[in-house]
Amino acid sequence: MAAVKDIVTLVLDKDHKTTVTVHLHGATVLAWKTQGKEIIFVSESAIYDNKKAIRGGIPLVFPNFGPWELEPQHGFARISRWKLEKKPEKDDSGAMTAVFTLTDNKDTRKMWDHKFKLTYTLYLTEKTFKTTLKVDNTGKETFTFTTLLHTYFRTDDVTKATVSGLQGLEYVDKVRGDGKFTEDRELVTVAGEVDRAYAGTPNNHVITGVTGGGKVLMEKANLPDTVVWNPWVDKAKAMGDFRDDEYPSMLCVEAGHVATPLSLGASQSFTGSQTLTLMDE
Ligand code: TA6
Repeated sequence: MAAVKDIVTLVLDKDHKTTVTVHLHGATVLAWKTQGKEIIFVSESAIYDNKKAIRGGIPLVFPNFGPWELEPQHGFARISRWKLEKKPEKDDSGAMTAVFTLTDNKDTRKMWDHKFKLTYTLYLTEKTFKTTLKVDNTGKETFTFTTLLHTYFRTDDVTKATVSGLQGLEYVDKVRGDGKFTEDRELVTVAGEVDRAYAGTPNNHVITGVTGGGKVLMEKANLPDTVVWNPWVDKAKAMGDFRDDEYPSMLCVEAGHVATPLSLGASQSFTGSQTLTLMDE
């Protein structure tokens, strides 16, 4: 279990029906409960040693999506200790907000010799949860990066889940040797291992079959690509921090800028966000 000292909780209402829980390791969102329903998946076998990436929630991928010759896969943001920059508090509209930051340090510069500041803003209302990542290049040289919000949605039965908005789009399929294919289905479903990075996706996806909640609307801003992942049987067995029987209970739908690297000049910034809404049934 995560230690209390590592956890920040946003509570919108006195009954705790709408809350968000964040671990300072990676500023990893561990839970988003809305109207009493938990939407996010975290593995029962997740490791909270403040070293390994937490298996589930919304890991932050920066500065590299995927395998990285500089190590580790998906970059260092999700395995770094973030700072709680602004404690959870209600704004004038009644939304609950909190801000986390990560700046370059000797460990990050050893892997990736650039100066940066990441600002991660959480915005919670009764039915919506918005996460915004701002990347500031605080150095003097241009750097390139890819970034992604690696959201694990909780499902009752992943084979009954669907993802809209991908029809006609090209994707790289990791399950088929990184080959390029075109999606021909209006609704993407899962009946085996799925590991696809779709490029140039629409800002909106509807994910159905989410536990308890039913349907979630994902609205992306400045994150033009979408990765869909379920490990299925064999990959589930291969992950020590994921139970063999958990693959039916999750589906990753990940908003990112991963198809082509972003280039950020000195003193320039990038901002990308996703807003999740539990849709009325
Ligand atoms: O987002 C899909 C993916 O890149 C998969 O290939 C799989 O590796 C997944 O991320 C989890 O990666 P992790 O490094 O957290 O085990």
